[in-house]
Amino acid sequence: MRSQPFTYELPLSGGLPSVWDSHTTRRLSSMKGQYLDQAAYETMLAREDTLLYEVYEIKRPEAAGELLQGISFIHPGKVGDEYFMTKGHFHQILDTGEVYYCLSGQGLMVTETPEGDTQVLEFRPGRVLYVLPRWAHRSVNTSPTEDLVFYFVYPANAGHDYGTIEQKGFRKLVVERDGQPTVIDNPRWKPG
Ligand code: PAN
Ligand code: ZN
Repeated sequence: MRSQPFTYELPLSGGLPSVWDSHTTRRLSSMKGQYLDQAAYETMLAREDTLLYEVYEIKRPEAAGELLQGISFIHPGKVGDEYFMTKGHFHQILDTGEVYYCLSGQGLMVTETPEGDTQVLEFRPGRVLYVLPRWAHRSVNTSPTEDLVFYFVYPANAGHDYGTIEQKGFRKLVVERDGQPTVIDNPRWKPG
């Protein structure tokens, strides 16, 4: 791991960063129960375990004061009417925020608090999205053809709580209606 201050390049066009230490891939099979149209999910999965998104991260000690950073590429596509999206999570240390900087593509970030406040933010190239501490976040690619690409930075000790979202889902979903990205209430959202 680097022990001196360092630099790296981040292409403004949304290409790969010049350095990274880990490359995480998430496929359809890791999203069981998350998409609204379960029949469409099963049919698609039976055909192929499609690659939904990829994350490149630079390793740092998971210690207070350090920052984790990287780039995510959310590929275009839909499961039924619902766009490809990240799993989404709360940070394990709930009181930690995150900065996202959109490099290319288009999409929406769905956010919510444990108390039930919700907010949907729009990704645009050149736009910063600031995730407040306590807000769960999921990134949704609404382009039919292009990757959604963003840089992110968050406290290295934050950790990820995926379980809460896996069990309850997000309160809001992003689906295509009449050819347009549309935010709807999640009919399967469970309070408990
Ligand atoms: C991001 C996300 C990344 C993938 O680095 O981890 O975009 O999303 P999931 O972690 O929900 O699969 C971030 O928010 N880190 O905290
Ligand atoms: Zn996060």
